Amino acid sequence: MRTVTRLAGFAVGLAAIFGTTYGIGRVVDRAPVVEGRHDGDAAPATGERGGTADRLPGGLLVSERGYTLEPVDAPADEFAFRIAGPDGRPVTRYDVAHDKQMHLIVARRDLSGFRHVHPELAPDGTWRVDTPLAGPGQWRAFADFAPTGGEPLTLGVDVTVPGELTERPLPAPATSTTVDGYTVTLTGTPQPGRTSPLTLTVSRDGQPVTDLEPYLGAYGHLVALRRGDLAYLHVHPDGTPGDGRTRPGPAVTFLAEVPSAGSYRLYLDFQHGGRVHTAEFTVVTGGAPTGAAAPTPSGPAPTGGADHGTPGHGHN
Ligand SMILES: [Cu+2]
Repeated sequence: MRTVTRLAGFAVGLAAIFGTTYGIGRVVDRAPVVEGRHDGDAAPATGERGGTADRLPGGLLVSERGYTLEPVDAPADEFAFRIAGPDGRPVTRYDVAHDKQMHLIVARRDLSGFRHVHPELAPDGTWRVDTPLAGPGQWRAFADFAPTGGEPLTLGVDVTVPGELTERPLPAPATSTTVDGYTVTLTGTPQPGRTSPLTLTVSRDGQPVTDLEPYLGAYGHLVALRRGDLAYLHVHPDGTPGDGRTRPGPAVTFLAEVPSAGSYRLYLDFQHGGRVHTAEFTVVTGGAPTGAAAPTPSGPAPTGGADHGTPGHGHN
């Protein structure tokens, strides 16, 4: 269940773990790998029952396949929610994926303020966590989980934190960023409709970091959110700690596929020195890489680095 990756098994592996395969863009070229058969032969014959919802990226729906994400009133310093099941009652049993029964990811609608936290489950099915909503804004909260006996799922809900809203412009695309004294560089650009490698390389004080610590069963966790609708992609590394081939840095490679051309914000969680750090990147995917057939002929021109196609965003 935890060995994602390898090109061939990638989409299926993600379906097995997070059920976000629809988000990874298997839109046109084959039957969607959905309703996650966990053994790698997600049969097209059984994959169509959800209709168009099967083809949506994760996190766009508050209710899917009978499960609904319901925020619960909570003190200002806490965030609480339930997952209502097909019978309308709160779900109380979950499978563990990446060491946790529930992964809660939040980001503002302007893609600022990303946090990835792990709430605690009360016996009545209420999940609670010290609020990750760091200040006013329109937030999107994603619950990434697998109900026991059900399929992995990512549901999303909007949450407003009142106060003075300051829209933050999306940072310009860049291939290097710093966080907590670490420099992280990004190699590769995700391509719509196909799997391509993304490598993130961590250094500190000019020295490669070669002793990354496993965090939730991996040397890195990568979430990508699409600008405009916050479609959610959770991508896992190509290789896991202890598999005999994956080294603890400085490079962590992911196999990623995005559902469309556009701007994405990438959030890399990695652990070093006993702490989790989050490096963020803006990437803009074009229609096609050089020398390849364009999967989206009507899409924007390839690369160029600028946040093209978005009126009013050429200033940085
Ligand atoms: Cu998590």
